[in-house]
Amino acid sequence: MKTEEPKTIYLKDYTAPDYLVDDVALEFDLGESETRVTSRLSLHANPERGSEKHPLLLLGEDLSLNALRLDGKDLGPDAYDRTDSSLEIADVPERFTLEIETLVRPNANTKLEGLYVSNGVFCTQCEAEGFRRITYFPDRPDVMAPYRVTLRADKQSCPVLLSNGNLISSRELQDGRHEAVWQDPFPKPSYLFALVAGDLAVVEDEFVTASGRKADLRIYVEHGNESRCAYAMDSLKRSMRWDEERFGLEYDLDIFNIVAVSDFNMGAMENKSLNVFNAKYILADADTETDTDFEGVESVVAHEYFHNWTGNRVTCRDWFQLSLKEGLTVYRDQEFSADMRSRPVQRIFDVRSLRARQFPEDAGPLAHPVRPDAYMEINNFYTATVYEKGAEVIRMMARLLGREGFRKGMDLYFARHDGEAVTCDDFVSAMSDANDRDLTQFKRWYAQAGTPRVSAEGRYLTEERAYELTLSQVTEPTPGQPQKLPLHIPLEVGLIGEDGKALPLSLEGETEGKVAESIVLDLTEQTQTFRFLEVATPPVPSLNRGFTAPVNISTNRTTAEDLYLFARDTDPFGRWEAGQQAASTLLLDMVSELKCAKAPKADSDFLEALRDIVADRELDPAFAALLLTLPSEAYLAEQMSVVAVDEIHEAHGKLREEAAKALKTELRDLYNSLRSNAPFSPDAESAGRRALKNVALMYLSTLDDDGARELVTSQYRSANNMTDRMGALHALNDLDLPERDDALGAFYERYKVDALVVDKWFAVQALSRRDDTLEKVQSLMSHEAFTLRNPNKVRALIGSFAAGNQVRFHRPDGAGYSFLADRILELDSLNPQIAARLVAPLGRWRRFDGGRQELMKQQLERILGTDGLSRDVFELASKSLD
Ligand code: B3K
Ligand code: ZN
Repeated sequence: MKTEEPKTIYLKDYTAPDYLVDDVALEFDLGESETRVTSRLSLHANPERGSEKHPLLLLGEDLSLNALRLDGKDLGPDAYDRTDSSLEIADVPERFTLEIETLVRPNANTKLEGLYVSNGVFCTQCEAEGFRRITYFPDRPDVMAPYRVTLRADKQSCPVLLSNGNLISSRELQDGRHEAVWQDPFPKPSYLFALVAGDLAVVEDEFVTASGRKADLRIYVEHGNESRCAYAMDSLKRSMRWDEERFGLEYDLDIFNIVAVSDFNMGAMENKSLNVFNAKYILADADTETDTDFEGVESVVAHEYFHNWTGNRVTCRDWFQLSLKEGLTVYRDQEFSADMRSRPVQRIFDVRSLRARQFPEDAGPLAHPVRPDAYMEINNFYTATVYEKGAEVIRMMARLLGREGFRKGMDLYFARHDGEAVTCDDFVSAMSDANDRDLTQFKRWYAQAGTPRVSAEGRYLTEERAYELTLSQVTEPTPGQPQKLPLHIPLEVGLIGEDGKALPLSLEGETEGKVAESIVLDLTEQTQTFRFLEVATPPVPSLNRGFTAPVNISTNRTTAEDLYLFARDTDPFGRWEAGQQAASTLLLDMVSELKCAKAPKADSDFLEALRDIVADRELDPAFAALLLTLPSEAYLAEQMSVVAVDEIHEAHGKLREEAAKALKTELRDLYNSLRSNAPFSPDAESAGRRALKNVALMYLSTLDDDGARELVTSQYRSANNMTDRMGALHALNDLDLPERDDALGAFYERYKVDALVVDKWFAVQALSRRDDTLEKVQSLMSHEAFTLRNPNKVRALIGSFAAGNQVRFHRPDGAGYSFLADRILELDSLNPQIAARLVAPLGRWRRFDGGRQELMKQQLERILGTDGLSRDVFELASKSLD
């Protein structure tokens, strides 16, 4: 029997809340199997909703109701209507108090939303709609109130009791219990409420803000992990300073607490002054975490901290506005990382991730605007589009208004809206008013889904000594949006001359004297032609420099011109992009040859271009590592209308191998020049050297010779840090050698007590291109260290396989698809949010050949036909089939 279709919620139906909450007092008597929650609310009718009387609607899920009192009087069951998701009281006065006593069962909570227990630690996750799993409440972000929270628990098992704001009292109770009372002076929406209770170790530090306020900083972790918190603490202090310097934003309380837990649905959560983190984004140590993990810690700690202003002090009116806080905060954390590390390298990372995660989403059945206008389950909208494309939209505005103009807009935004719950329109209005700039057309980026394609046709006019660039834009229809309007696309452009230098640009129609090497063209119409004057010889255009707009570009540039830019574009992003373009063209040509059963050959010009990069010791190693990394198999798949899974895989392997053969000596020299016995340091420069060394190792490992094998195994054995150890393990991972099994066995033995490191061990095996990978993944499901209840484990094993291993997930017999569907169904009854995250790989069926399409659709239909499906999985599976 099919599940009954959940309701769709529309932005156009938004109405202000009927009742506002003046004050919240919560008491928790914590017990793992049963926790009693007493809530005392002061409410009043919202004058904005007129004088007409409205019923009071509270939301609540999975709650037992013990008592309900209105102005001190018990309400019997006939005084309210209760369903499994709400409680409605028809008759309430203008102003009143409500006392609600509920029981919740933390240790039965496998959804990890609301109050739950992770490794013996009580913790909460309320965004987006988890607070209603703790008590009945008008659980929507535009209802803001100050909270006072009393926690009571067994002192021995829960010596630490934390909530938002300041600790105002604590005392011992009878029967070995104790109590702590916390008060948060800042009114906040319920999604920012948090509590933590457990036996945790703490690492402490402090920060003095620009205006001299001292804040105590504390990171709570499981005992034994204290020594792995230093980098997170340092990142926190750097973020606090950075936000003061860049945006004039200071921390506003005396305490800032972070708690790391093992079981968490996402990366972290910005609850006011009590951030709760997935331990993966706190713990960082040379022996157990890679450079990528260190980067992740730095950026997630910063992201959550930055939310204190962009998200908490100014929050969202409703969940359609999610990108108001998420897009803006991602932009802020990207800028922070760019300032801490290399700006061009950071930009390339961010673009690579946008293309890997957001572009496919925008091109598929789940495409939605940065500000969606409808949803069934809001948890499904914490997407790459809302976060990463949202950040690109903010970045474009920052580019249009300039650094100072953007800062003026931010200042006005806080001046107008501090303490309020607002919309994306309010944000854009602040930007527009502060700069006296009309952003009406620009705002279409919030409403229109799909990645625009910009075609650029360049033409050199010998007689006029001019260069003409014609730009046209088109956005393909997306679900629910058959027709698209032209967007305002800011496109940075440069022209590289014969001598390899960027030409000074003089754009026809621009005021004289505006001569620069790079210029931002505003493409606002469907087609526009720009003419550059005084161009002595035909140039090569470098387009969308720095990736100023999140668009796809097609040009009439030749591969020779791409390689010309790959060697010398003065814009580092443009240089990397040209190399990716040249490599993609070559790989796709090889794919076509394979499809006609021809033996493909790697183009020698491309290999020579790689040789120059390998030999160039002047390049920043992190940048060189990116220049030498081929576009992924998934990226190539995105470029084809029907994905040739096996041919892409074969071409990719072949090009890597041919490059390794042709450049063997240079790669070895490069590798040797980057070996180091220096003690580990996580800084960007040292990480860049390790990254480049491991890219060289990756190429060399494709050579079928003893020397290469010895190199990889000896790096594995002698590594003094996890980056090099994982570099070696990945280099061995696709090979059919006893050395691979030995290394995997030794790795597990060494790290089996450390859950986060074991996740790496699961992931690496799920990512192996060996043809027995699915069988291996299946057998790892019953490994002693695996459990479906821990989201990190699910992401490591199942997520890596389905989203990161194109050739094995899409094996032609469809076994990868049915494996995934089985796991989705199994997980759906435990943790629907995590189950739903796994649906997207099946939803891409339209892009594959007929055989695979059928097999993928069958699995989606099987999922949809299952009784009792969650709203989360139902929404994504049904939209995927539409
Ligand atoms: N705001 C949280 C995400 C909550 C996800 C709820 N399903 C983390 C973040 O973006 O910082
Ligand atoms: Zn966020």
